[in-house]
Amino acid sequence: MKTLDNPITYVPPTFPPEEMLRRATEYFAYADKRRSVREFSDREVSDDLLDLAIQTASTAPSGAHKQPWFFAVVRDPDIKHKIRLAAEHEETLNYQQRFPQDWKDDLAIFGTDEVKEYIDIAPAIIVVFKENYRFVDGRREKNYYVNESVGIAAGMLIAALHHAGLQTLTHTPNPMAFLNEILERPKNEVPVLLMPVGYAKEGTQVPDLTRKPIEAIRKVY
Ligand code: IYR
Repeated sequence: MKTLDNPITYVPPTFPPEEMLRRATEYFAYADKRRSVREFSDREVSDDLLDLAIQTASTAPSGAHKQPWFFAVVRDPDIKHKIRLAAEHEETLNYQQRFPQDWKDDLAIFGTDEVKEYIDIAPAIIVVFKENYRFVDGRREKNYYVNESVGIAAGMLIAALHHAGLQTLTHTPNPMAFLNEILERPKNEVPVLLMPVGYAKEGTQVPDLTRKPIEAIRKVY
């Protein structure tokens, strides 16, 4: 590797081996408790919790460190309602016309339909945007590996919300250009996920899913 121009020395966190195994075991056990939920309570969530999760997401690696993401946090009930109506409009078309039958069959276990009450009910909606390119001093500049970078950041956001004890859902009422309009975001930003964030409604039900076992998802070479 070439010598860096202006480096700092990085001292990564280290742990004794037994502690590493304990941490990894506990982290997995907690991650495995996460579920996407579709019914939320209206219990409030502090701005601090949301900001910390977003800051955690923004620690994600990104192509050439361009950090090509933007997070819109929607609290205002009128704006949430506008988003709900627009999402329900797209989802009505999705369920009635756009989704082929096999897609609808695959969704049957989740009980989803075009009604998206949670957008009104959850105390916050985080809309994750990818920044396909950006303007620096009025000049168009490139971002790199935008889908990968924003996908990683979104995963970290989900993990951070879960870590804080919050629930969310990765909702994708495609096409989502209505979010640029309602949230007045420029066209270099493309919405990728609409995430209600808050607390699951007490007693909410989720499908009894299992996760693929390690043997099915990895091979050691
Ligand atoms: N966006 C729609 C449909 C939907 C699609 C998939 I793939 C899911 O895993 C869940 C839902 C909706 O939210 O209803």
